[in-house]
Amino acid sequence: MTELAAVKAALKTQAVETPSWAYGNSGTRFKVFAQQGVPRTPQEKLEDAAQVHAFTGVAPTVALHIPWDKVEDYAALAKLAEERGVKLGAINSNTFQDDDYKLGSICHPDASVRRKALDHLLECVDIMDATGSQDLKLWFADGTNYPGQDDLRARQDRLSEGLSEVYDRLGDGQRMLLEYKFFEPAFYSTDVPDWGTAYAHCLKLGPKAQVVVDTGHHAPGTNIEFIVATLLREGKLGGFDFNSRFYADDDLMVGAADPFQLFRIMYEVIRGGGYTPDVAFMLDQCHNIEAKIPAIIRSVMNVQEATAKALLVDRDALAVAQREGDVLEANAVLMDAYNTDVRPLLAEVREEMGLDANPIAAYKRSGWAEKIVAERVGGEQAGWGA
Ligand code: AOS
Ligand code: ZN
Ligand code: ZN
Repeated sequence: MTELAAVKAALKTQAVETPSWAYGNSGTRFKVFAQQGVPRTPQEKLEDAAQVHAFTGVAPTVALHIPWDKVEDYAALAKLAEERGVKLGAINSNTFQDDDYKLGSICHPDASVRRKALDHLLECVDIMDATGSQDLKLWFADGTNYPGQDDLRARQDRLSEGLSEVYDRLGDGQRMLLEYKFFEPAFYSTDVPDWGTAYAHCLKLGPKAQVVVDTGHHAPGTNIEFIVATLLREGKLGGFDFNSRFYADDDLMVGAADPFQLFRIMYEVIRGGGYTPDVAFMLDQCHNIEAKIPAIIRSVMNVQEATAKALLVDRDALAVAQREGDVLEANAVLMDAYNTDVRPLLAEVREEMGLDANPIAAYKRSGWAEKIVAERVGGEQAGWGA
């Protein structure tokens, strides 16, 4: 295989998971701008996700969020997904929207609230059994707002105890992906604030516990690719929640704010042997003012572009320059790959996959946007928190 053929082959195997919640209405705490044609049910979210996969060819799975995507029969939902051409992916838990969780969920000082949160997490594993999902994605809004509000160490003990119970419930082939976030909604202390804390818990739990890196969950200036390299070295990188941030947890389209950072991350993924199905490439985004399906298609394309550039890095030339201490040449090798216009290459890849070279234009021509506006009338539109 020529080098270019190998790059193309790698691009064809890419799998980016899209989040069910990105198809529904979302907004800021100031306003949710409702859009027409937005899904009213989890089933309709799957239909939209299937469109993204149909036009990109590399978005074969959809993450669910419980209870936002609550249905009576999860096995039937999985079957419907397959009929539409996609599969159900990670199950995202929700221990942040009940009044009971004001002081936290599995770190809460009251054992009865911890029990309630744990029962929800265990229910999520039951759902995984029914859907065939491999990953349970855990993000905890737990933390405190004021010094002295609670005992930081006791909260870690409760976290450890709760995670162990869920870990023990995982079946063969199931994993727990633990997400960290440096602040928000708690502002003084967060119980899983950084990769180190997540890593320490996952290490203690065992091989089925892995860290998930949400690109929007770091302080400005954090070198995320270093974290990626470190977690990969330790065999603890479970996946990504991709999105872009300018200020905080903005959840904008991945690759929009800082495509260079995305390239550097993808380079470390590839360099570290993480370009395998064991590292889940998920989107965690909200499209508040832009049309949702084309925004998700664009996001998938942005991940593909960063991946293509990272695959094009001349690693032999880079290794030589690094060994020789040739700072400028090493940097130039990396930048040459980053500055390559990979859009023609990706257009070829898509055509070879039997797809339109331009997924956004093809989606626009398909009439799907008009169809859902016409058909999805009545009922309540799904949305963030719905
Ligand atoms: C929250 O900030 C996290 O990014 C989670 O992944 C969350 O579950 C997701 O954003 C859905 O709200
Ligand atoms: Zn996330
Ligand atoms: Zn987030």
